[in-house]
Amino acid sequence: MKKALITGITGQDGSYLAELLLEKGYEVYGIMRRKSKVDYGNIEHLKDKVKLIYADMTDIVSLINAINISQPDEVYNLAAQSFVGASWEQPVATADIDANGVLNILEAIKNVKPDARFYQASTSEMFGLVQEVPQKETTPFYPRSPYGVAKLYGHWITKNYRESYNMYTCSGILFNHESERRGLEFVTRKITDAVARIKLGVQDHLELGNIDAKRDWGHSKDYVRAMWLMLQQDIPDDYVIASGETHKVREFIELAFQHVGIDVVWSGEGVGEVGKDKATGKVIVKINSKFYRPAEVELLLGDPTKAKKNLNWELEITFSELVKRMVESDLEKVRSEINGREYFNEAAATK
Ligand code: NAP
Ligand code: G4F
Repeated sequence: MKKALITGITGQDGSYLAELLLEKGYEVYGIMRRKSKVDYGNIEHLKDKVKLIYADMTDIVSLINAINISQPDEVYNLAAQSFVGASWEQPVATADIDANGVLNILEAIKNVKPDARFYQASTSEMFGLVQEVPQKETTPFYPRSPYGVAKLYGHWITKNYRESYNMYTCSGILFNHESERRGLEFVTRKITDAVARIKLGVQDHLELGNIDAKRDWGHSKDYVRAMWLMLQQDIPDDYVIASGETHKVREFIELAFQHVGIDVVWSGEGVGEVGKDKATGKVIVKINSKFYRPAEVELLLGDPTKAKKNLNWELEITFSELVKRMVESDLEKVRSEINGREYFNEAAATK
């Protein structure tokens, strides 16, 4: 039985990867941060199937301990401060976790279990102000946020440990991938949650920043499969994982509303632009400059040719299926929240 250690197991990707590895018969270990209240995040349903170790990416002692306990064949480093917007508010913490944290875990592996295979969660944010369209493994990097800069260090130190110590280390340069488990601060989930609330009458409108930004979106389930495939190759290498399609944020909004029977029509420009419900004329989308970023990544479009050829990786969940799944999941969540509230109010009223 192979053993895998996942950092960031409570996050979106960590939870899908844990499910995939359990299905494949792995013994799965995960590191979890100690918080004032125990929080299993996205792995509440798996907490008895995986072995959890308290550790933090900024504490090398805790990582050495985690490698010692798990003695992994494979390590997937998914832990990160992953929200680009927050990286301007917390640049030092972002660098500690997303840059130095990678060095910490590589050192822990080098010293305790040097034959473990290592996956680093690199990102298309490293392309930032894109120097080529589409972006591939050889495209020069130009990060545009403290997050992108920190991740670039993680990317290069992963490559450096491969070349310096002959360790089996890979970076997956993953383009945006989303899911029903995506955090609410990311634009896709912010949209699908709002669409569900507006449809069910518990939210008036949605406020966003730059809706003309373009992203190459896929589903997390497809992307964690690529992570695993990377660590099964004879020779370690770096791969772009992307859908090969790009869409504006406004297209995501239109499609999400269409799934609940609402057509959005746009009028105005810049911060004055609004999206209205075509049938009622009601404003359901507004622009708020507080969601603009100090430096924006306007366009991401990945070329996954190398991954398709060497890893035999194919995307299964299309853009429109992704939007549909997220909207349906949020409709269900909001409905049960409303039902719970009604039940609570009723129970309180009968006391
Ligand atoms: P996510 O949902 O934000 O999950 C991040 C995970 O990291 C959480 O489990 C979080 O734990 C953990 N974490 C944060 N700081 C930590 C620390 N100091 N020590 C230990 N754990 C810590 O992110 P995701 O979307 O699954 O992404 C997974 C990885 O892929 C990240 O590295 C991200 O930067 C990268 N990536 C993501 C995408 C994407 O589109 N999703 C694209 C490219 C690359 P808590 O639960 O305690 O917060
Ligand atoms: O959903 P986002 O916050 O994702 P972003 O910045 O592309 O980062 C995600 O993908 C990266 C891979 O490329 C990962 F490395 C990273 O960890 C994360 O998972 O924003 C997407 C776009 C941006 O252009 C943003 O300016 O949507 C635009 N946007 C417009 N209004 C907004 C909003 N983003 C957010 N989060 N909230 C808004 O109100």
